[in-house]
Amino acid sequence: MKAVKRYHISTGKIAIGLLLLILLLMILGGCSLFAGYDDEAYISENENLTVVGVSQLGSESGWRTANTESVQSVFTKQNGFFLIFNNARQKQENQIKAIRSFISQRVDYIVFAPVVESGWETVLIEAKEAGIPVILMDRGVNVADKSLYITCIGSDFVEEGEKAGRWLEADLEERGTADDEINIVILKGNQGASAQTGRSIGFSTIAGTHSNWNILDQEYGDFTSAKGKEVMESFLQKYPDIDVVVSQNDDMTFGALEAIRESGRTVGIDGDITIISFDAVQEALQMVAEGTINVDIECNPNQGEYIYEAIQMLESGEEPEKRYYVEEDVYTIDNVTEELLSQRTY
Ligand code: GZL
Repeated sequence: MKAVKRYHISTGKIAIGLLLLILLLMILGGCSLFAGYDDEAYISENENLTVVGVSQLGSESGWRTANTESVQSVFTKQNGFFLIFNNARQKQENQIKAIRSFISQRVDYIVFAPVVESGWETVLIEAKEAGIPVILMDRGVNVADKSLYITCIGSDFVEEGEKAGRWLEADLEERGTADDEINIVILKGNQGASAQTGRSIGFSTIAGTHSNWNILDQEYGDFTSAKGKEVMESFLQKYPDIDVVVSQNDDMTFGALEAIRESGRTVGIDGDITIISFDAVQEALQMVAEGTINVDIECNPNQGEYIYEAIQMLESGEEPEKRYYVEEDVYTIDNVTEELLSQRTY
């Protein structure tokens, strides 16, 4: 058999060949080797576009997904924008890193949904010193100097909590149990989030006016269904006589419902545990229609349009308001069907 001539190619040449092949594939694939923070090349190609750096806090819930989609659907090249989007995966340090990267890339605007209320002064001062306007999306920040951000667009979380309390007052009246001892447990969102603190303040303000409402326990469920289930399981083991669950978002509610079902207890309009939830995402509204969730306090994630309007105002030299509240409602079996038939986007 003819000796097969062995070509000896050094490993170095193989490595260079592979690297060139990868580079070629990436260029053909249209993706930048430096995608992510170092989008300099892309920005320079699109210098006529308004560059917006968005730091989203995570992707922990169905609500958050809808919130992200509302931003990505408006900040498009067709609308004259170049969007740099970063998912911080629930970590404040990732948001601070992303904001610093936006500053170093000299974006035109910074938009971020702060995972917690505190710890933002330093990086917001850096953004201000760089002359980059900052817009808060969804949640708020605790800063003494309000000039560190242009506007905050989101919900009134205290009012959402009060709506939950007022609904429970009316429901107990309707059931003729307004004077009974009512045992309540609360699943809270991630500690320090303005959505968590606001809803807690709002509900406890109403609860505090009823000496017969006993808040047996409240724990952080971090706005996720897994943690919501875990916390609910512990509540069910500790408290045999829970009457009401207040769950500060639908994802935690989904987990809590699983735990309650596994415990053999019943929920909803005809059940022995009343379920009060927040967000009003589509899947939860279906459960309201089935009578499983008694009431869902809406929290509107469609904030992209509001942010777009604020930036357009700034582009034309106008000063937006310091605070914008998105429109939202309260859903029960009485009004949910009409809402489900509407052109709802989440
Ligand atoms: C509320 C938002 C909360 C939602 C949760 O505006 O910050 O965070 O209620 C989400 O679903 O995780």
